Amino acid sequence: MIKLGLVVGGLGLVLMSCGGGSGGEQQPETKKVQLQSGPEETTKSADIPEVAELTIEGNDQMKFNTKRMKVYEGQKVKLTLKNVGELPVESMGHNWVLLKKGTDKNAFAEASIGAKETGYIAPDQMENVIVNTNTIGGGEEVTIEFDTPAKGSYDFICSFPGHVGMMSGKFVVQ
Ligand SMILES: [Cu+2]
Repeated sequence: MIKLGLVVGGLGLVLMSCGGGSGGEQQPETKKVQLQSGPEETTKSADIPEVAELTIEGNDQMKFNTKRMKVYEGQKVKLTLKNVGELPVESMGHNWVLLKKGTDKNAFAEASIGAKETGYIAPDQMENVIVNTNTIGGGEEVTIEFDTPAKGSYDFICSFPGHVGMMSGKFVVQ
């Protein structure tokens, strides 16, 4: 259909995480990530690519197509959010927001309802965000790159007003 024709070019540019200042580095992605002291390191470590490429879709039914995403500590993550719906960003926009541990996702989303100008992330909530995409409408996609946070399980949500109840999941770093 027309989906491909509407793919966002400029907006799809990489939105780097704001931490650290390692944003500009572009090194060959050749070395392997070593699992430190993992219980099954014999078979696993060799199979883990340095870059985890993930795709998640949001649709007009206000749903993500997955509730659980998994990466390995030390990987670089290249995550693409696709809005596979047809509705415009004003009525059915989606974003992908990875929250720091201990953040109440519902309180976060509620506080951000009116924050349209900052991508539905209230400025005083930004401290609870590990990384996020901007908000996109039907037919658009956006890709971000970031380093995995420490091992653990993190909430991801869409913070578009009213969506957190239907659109959330776990981002697991092993
Ligand atoms: Cu959404």
